[in-house]
Parts: sequence; structure tokens; C-alpha cells
Amino acid sequence: MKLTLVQGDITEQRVDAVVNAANSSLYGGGGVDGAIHRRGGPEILAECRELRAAQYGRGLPTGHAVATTAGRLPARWVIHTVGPVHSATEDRSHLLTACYRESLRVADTLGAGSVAFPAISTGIYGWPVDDAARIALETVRQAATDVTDVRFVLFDAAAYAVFEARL
Ligand code: AR6
Repeated sequence: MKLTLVQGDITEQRVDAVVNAANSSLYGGGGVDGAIHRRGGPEILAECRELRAAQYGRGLPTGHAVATTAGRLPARWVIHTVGPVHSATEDRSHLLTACYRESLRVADTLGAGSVAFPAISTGIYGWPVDDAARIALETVRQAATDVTDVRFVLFDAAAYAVFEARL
């Protein structure tokens, strides 16, 4: 597996699947989620609503992943996953690990060879970037997957530097 780091906007990545740092509602939000729905257009939200109605009446649980079209994005699919909110009193690392593992499992079911990940949970959900980078890189490296090209897309120079140091 080729693992690369990119500084930039995940909505601009030409890959088979882009991973969205979503919330359980699947109805959009800020950060990566907002950018993906804004640039991808209404088709993505329409499929999210169908998924809620058909399979996830209570929302997508934290650590799970599900795919939709990528709408107008230069990717084929969006894989939505729900990261854990960081907690100072409870270790939720297994849920962050699950986001990466489950996203790659969904990518395999789609036949996606290339996947772009954001730094899940490190924005609105408050996870310290250094620890998130450790979990992300370890989990992806250890995953049994057919995905051959994994790209971590870091929005700012500081997050990029942290991932680079960990890589
Ligand atoms: N491309 C790449 N990375 C980005 C982009 C972008 N366009 N925009 C932000 N980041 P966040 P979370 C970085 O908040 O912490 C939403 O409201 C950002 O700097 O998007 O998992 C959802 O609906 C940060 O490092 O995701 C949920 O409610 C990282 O992406 C909640 O936020 C993740 O930040 C999820 O919070």
C-alpha cells in the first residue's frame, strides 16, 4: 500500500473514494462534512436521507462507515464515517480506529483502489492531532485491505507537519 500525505482540501482529491468526517445524522455539518456536501451537491444528501430511512433510523453509529455517490466531486464515492468526540476522561481510541478500519472495509466492498482520508475527529470533535495521527497511520498500515493508495489530506500546515513526523 502506498501511503501519502497531502496538504489541501479533501474535496479536490481525484481518488476513487473520499472519506467524510460525518456525524450520526448523516445530514451534513461543518468542517469536512460541510465542504463535501457544498461541493458535492444535493445528490449526496439525498442518498444519505435514503440510508437513514432504509437502514439507519437512529443514525449511523460512531465508528461505522457507509458509502454514497460523490455527486459532483472528482471522486466516485463518499464514505461517511462518524468519529468519536474526544474525551479527557474516557478512552475512545477504539472508536477512532474503527472509523479507519470500517472505511477501508467499505472501500473494499466498492472495489475502490484509492482512498483519501481527512484527520477524523481532529476538528469540531476535539481530538489532539498527534494522537489522532498515530491512530490513523497505525490502523491504516495494519489493515487487511485491497486498497493500494491511501492519501491523508491535511487542511493546514500544522496538521501536515504532525502527520509527517509520525510517518
Ligand atoms: N479538507 C481537508 N481537511 C479539512 C477540511 C477540508 N475541506 N475542512 C476541515 N478539515 P472536522 P471532526 C480538517 O471538524 O472533528 C462536522 O460538523 C480540520 O482542520 O471536519 O471529525 C460533522 O458534521 C480537521 O483537522 O471533523 C460532525 O458534526 C479535520 O479536517 C463534526 O464536524 C476534521 O475536522 C465532526 O468533527
